[in-house]
Formats: sequence, structure tokens, C-alpha cells
Amino acid sequence: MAKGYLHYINLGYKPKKDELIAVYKFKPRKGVGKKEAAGAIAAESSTGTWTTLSTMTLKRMTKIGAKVYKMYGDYAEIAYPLDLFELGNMPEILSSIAGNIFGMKEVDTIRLVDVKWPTKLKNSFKGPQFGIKGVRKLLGVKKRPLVGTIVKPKLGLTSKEHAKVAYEAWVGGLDIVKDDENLTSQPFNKFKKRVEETLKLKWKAEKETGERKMYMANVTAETREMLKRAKFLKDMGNEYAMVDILTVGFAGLQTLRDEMDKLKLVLHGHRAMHAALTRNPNHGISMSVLAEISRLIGTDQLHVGTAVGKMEGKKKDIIYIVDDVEGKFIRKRGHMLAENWGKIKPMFAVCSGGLHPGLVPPLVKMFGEDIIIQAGGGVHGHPRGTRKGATAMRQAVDATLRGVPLREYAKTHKELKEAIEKWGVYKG
Ligand code: CAP
Ligand code: MG
Repeated sequence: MAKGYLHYINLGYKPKKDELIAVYKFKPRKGVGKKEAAGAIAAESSTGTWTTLSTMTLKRMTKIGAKVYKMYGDYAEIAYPLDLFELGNMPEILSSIAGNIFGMKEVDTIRLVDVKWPTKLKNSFKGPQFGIKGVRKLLGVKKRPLVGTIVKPKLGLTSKEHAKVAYEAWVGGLDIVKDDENLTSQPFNKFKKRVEETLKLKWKAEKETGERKMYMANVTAETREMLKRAKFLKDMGNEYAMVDILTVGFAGLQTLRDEMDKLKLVLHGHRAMHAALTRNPNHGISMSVLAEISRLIGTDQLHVGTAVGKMEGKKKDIIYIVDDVEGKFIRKRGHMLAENWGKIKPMFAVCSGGLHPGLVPPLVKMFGEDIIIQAGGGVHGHPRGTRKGATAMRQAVDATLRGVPLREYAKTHKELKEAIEKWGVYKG
């Protein structure tokens, strides 16, 4: 064990205002002390390695290195001088604070729980272009939750069939229709054809309903191709682009976000693959940290989970994530650090995954009205099809905002009644 790691322990050190702070939860390997393990984390994520070096004195390495300034239970708080990071470079920041440390032998498990981003580093990123206010202005919906669907089945429909399903959802009353996370440009449903067919029916639905309707087309691909697809969306007069923030990588996401300044498209962030990092409570990276990264780089909307749907995610954790996504001054909560988001706009929290009309009330109760509620199976699985499923979702939102119990409202709203008969209502 390199004794050098202990030089990175500086309990009682007071982090400077412009330092980045990371909170780690970790379990030292058998035979490794907590301080040695914490020192190893600080060293490997900043200036150190396993042995002393001929190229720089240990004293200097620890002077400019990260400092473990607080340890409690299984947690350590580590302060990083700002100069250890390249402004505006998310890949480098994560190669430091979320890189080698996950594979170090000194720990059995380690999880990056939260990060406090210094203002100078925060402001080196663009943040959301539209944010909640901008999206609401675009849609002309001042208050209520936005309601959307994902065209289902995930894959397999032709472009024309896809467009038809989207049309049924829009005329049934939904604001938004999105592509699924794994639908891009497959042989049976090419991107350009899908966009052309779907936009034709979007404009038809807008005319028929008198409401703005949004289509979130998935541009996920190699970065240059993503830019081409985003440009095509703009040229076609679309307002949105959707991207899978993890599978395209944060460098790709930064490049796509930069392009949005020119294209002025609302950027919807899907988090497919997040659970590879976030699911194990003892190892990986918390969804709060991923949400903060997405907000810094600048998606306008981000999936946060539901606590009541089909995906894992505890209510308390998701409430924290919604704070990280929509909040401005975030207070300290448990191990989570306080944060002042300053001029970085809030993102719209997106609840999706196993949702249906019966689950709308708890979502609004837990997360408020500034959410986007998306249901795929919960719309297209309605006994009378997509259009009625969409109507049932809107009815569930209307009932919730009026404070009328769903079963009561269903007495005079057939589509909701049929949805409840099939899926029930939340019994939390
Ligand atoms: C939901 C969904 C979303 C997940 C993503 C799906 O469909 O389209 O991708 O919700 O999960 O493919 O499962 P259903 P999360 O409404 O039919 O479940 O939002 O937690 O990232
Ligand atoms: Mg999906």
C-alpha cells in the first residue's frame, strides 16, 4: 500500500470557494484502512499514483492535489483545486473524479454520490438553452404538466405507421410524441422518412386541435451524423431533437448542444444505460450527478424516473434528482451537497416508464406540475387504442389538477374509466 496516499488526507481543511467538491461512498478492501482508501481516491482522481515519483516531490503533488477534508461513516468529501480541471471539458472532469477510482484495488466498491461545481467551472458550460420557461412558451402551456407518449412498439413500425400512431396520440390530446430510445434510422423506419411523414401529420393535428404539438425525433448516432440529423430537423421546421445522453457520450452531447445555439432546437435527454452506473447503491455514479452533468452541458429536458412506474428508483432519491434538475438554490440534503445553479437554467424533469393514467396523481403529488409525464404502453395499450389512451391521460391530468379523485372523474369520462378498468389507480 503506498503510504503516499495518506498525504492526501487533510481533515479539517476548509475547501476554497472555487474548489470542486466530490462526495464518495466507499468500502475499503479488507486490510486497507479507511483513510488509506480515501487518500487513494483523492490521489488517483487528482495528481497521485501508487508510488512516490522521481518527477515531482510528494509535497508538491499533495499541495496541488485533491484533499480529503471530511470523513464520516462510509463517506468522504474531497476538495479539488479548480486548476486540476479544463474549463468546458466534461470528459476530462469525469476522467478525473469518475475515472480510475472505480477500478482501484484499495476499495471493494465506490460510488460518486454528489458533486458541488465551482461557479467558474459551471459557467464554462452552456446549460439549457430553453429550460422550463422556454419549453412552456413554445408549447403555449403555462401551468399544467406536459403530457406525452413514446410511439410503441419501440421498433418495427414503418415510417408511415409511426407517423399515424403519433397523429392518433396528438389528436387524442397529447402535447408531445417522442421516438423510443433505440429508434434511430433502421431499415424499416429511416430517420428522414420518419420525420417527413410524422411532421406532415403533426401539422395536421395542430390544425385540427388548435394546440401546439411537439415531435421529439431521436438523433442519437455518431456525432457528425447527429449534427446532420439535427440540421435536417431544423430545415424541416421541427422544434425538438431527442438524444440518448449516455450512449452518445458527453463529448458528443457537448458538440450537439453547441450546435443547438445555431439550430435553436429544444434538446430532450433520454438516459438509456444510466442504470449501469446508477443502480448499485454502493458502486458507480448517482443519477443526481448524471443529472447535474446533463444540466451543465445543457439538455432542456431529462428523464428522472417515476418512483411509481416500472423502473427502479426510490421516491426520496427521485425527489433529490428533480431538485438537481429544476432547482436553483439546492439545500444540503443528507450526503448531497448544497448547490447554487446561478444562471444555469432548470431542465424539465421527465417522468416515464410503466406509467398510465392511474399513476398521474402520485406523480403530481410528489414532483409538482413542472413535469413532463410520458406514457408509452399506458397510451397505446388502452382498450380502444392510442387516441382514446391519449385522451385518458389528459383526463387524468385534468382530474388531478382539479383535485377530483380519478374514479370519480371516470364516472363522466369514458376513456379514463376504461384505462382504470385495465390498469387500476395508484394505491400508494
Ligand atoms: C417508457 C420508455 C422509456 C423508459 C425510460 C421505455 O415506455 O419509452 O424509455 O421510461 O426509462 O422504453 O421503457 P413505457 P426512464 O411507457 O411503455 O414504459 O424514463 O426511467 O429513463
Ligand atoms: Mg423508451
